[in-house]
Amino acid sequence: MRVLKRIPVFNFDCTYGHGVSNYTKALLKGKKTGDTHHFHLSYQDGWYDGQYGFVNDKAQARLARIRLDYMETDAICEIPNSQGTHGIFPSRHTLKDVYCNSEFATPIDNNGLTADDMDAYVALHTCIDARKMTPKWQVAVNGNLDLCATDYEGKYSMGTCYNSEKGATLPEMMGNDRDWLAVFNIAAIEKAVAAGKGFTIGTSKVPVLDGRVDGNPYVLYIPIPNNPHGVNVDPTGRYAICSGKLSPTCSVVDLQKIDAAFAGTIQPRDTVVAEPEVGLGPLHTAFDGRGNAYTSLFLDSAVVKWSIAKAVAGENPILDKLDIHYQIGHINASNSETRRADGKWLISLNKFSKDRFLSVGPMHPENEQLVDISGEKMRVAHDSAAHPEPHDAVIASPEPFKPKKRWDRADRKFDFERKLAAKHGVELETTNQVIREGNKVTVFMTSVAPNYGLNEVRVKKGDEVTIVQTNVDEVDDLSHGFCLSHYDINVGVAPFETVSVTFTADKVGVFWYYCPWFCHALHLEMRGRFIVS
Ligand code: CUK
Ligand code: CUA
Ligand code: CA
Repeated sequence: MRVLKRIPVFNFDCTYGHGVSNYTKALLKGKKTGDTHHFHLSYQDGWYDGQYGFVNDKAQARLARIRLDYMETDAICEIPNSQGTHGIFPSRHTLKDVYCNSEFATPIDNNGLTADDMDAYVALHTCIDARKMTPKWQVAVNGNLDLCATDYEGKYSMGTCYNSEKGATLPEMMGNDRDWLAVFNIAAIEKAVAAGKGFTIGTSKVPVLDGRVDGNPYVLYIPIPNNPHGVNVDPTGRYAICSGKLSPTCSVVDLQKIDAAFAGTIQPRDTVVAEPEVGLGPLHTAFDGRGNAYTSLFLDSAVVKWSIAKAVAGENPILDKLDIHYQIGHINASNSETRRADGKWLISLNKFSKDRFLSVGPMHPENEQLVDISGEKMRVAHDSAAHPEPHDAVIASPEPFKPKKRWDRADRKFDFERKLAAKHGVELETTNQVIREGNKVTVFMTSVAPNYGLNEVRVKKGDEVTIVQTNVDEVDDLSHGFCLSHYDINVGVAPFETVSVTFTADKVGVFWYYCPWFCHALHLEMRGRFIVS
């Protein structure tokens, strides 16, 4: 439960220069806030392939990709026509797509003229190409879409809907006894898109299919009681388990029956093969690979362990309950979202700690609990305060992940800087030089503890300055960086990394630049003068 690294995604972070360097500025496009909820790893054959992680931004409808060879954000995709991008899930059979649910329906032409026509509101299920990080298609649905899951074969993606009522207020959204699970038929959607059947919305060129009409071939609506939330597919790939926030039940959907329901030979509701009462406020479900499910119970502040086979057989499936402190949201277990769930550990991500820790003011720390699930009874092994709010987590074995200890100098991340160096006929790894072209000044600079390659940079007021720093220290773990006093610039530069930052020299005087990562006994001496005349 120790924190090894916090990876900035939609926020600013000067430790790594995220939002400051040219590379990360281009990712964020000037946006300063986000709201991450769900993190998932990329797959091959139902097991982690170690390539990428994906995380959503609910606030501004974005999907970010984390490259796991360096464990940093390398792409951010803006999702068109969408608000409240909430549940996401990647393909589990291979690195192909990431499916994203919009929780907020908006008027289809969101031009301010149709705000009061609730029938004009749609929510979208968006497919993002996981390699290119661009949107491929969208399906308009009835109601809204909340959490997301995929099967293991690449046939279906799915999303829960809690607002089948199309309500705009809380009482309206609780009107129906059942909302639904929407299951998307990926082959049918891809076929229709390839045949040019979509329409487009506004200025977006992404094809949109209409999944709102009855009997459409793209979306199956399976009735689920009442305001369902989580949907999780078990490690055998057979069952999708949804929880009703306002119903004490988990609905077990048999994915082997989905094709028959699409074909109309059975009713959508016939795919629900069990609906056990598990406790109050069920939200999310994890698995141990031994046929058991672990569902978080928000209102009960508990985890319930239950047998899927017993539920399907109509027997009482409850095996154990464990109290949690307090109000658990997400839950996950080791390798639970893969074919290799190992039933060792479970994490409970709790929304409230109440009085469990020393007071730090009105906004309390939250609480995460690690639970040993290897035996018949669950046992809390550890708990610790967490930075608010510990939303969602994946527990994965370390084997698939092989992050590098230093940057590969040929990495695509340095394309911009390499081109800049080629244009000026210099090499990033050896050059310490200030090059002027009109009012554009490019500063190539290396760093080796405890010295920059340049101890002085002279420019004129109004110059557009690009600092290109390459860390060529031969020692592992030796990071430097570039912090320029009073210029709002602070970036870290990892071993063998090149980082550039562009700004206008708009203040005259002497401004010290210095190394912000403690790197040497003479770290404080690692500095130089930026002189603006
Ligand atoms: S979901 Cu995002 S608000 Cu992750 Cu249970 Cu809670
Ligand atoms: Cu280099 Cu501190
Ligand atoms: Ca509802």
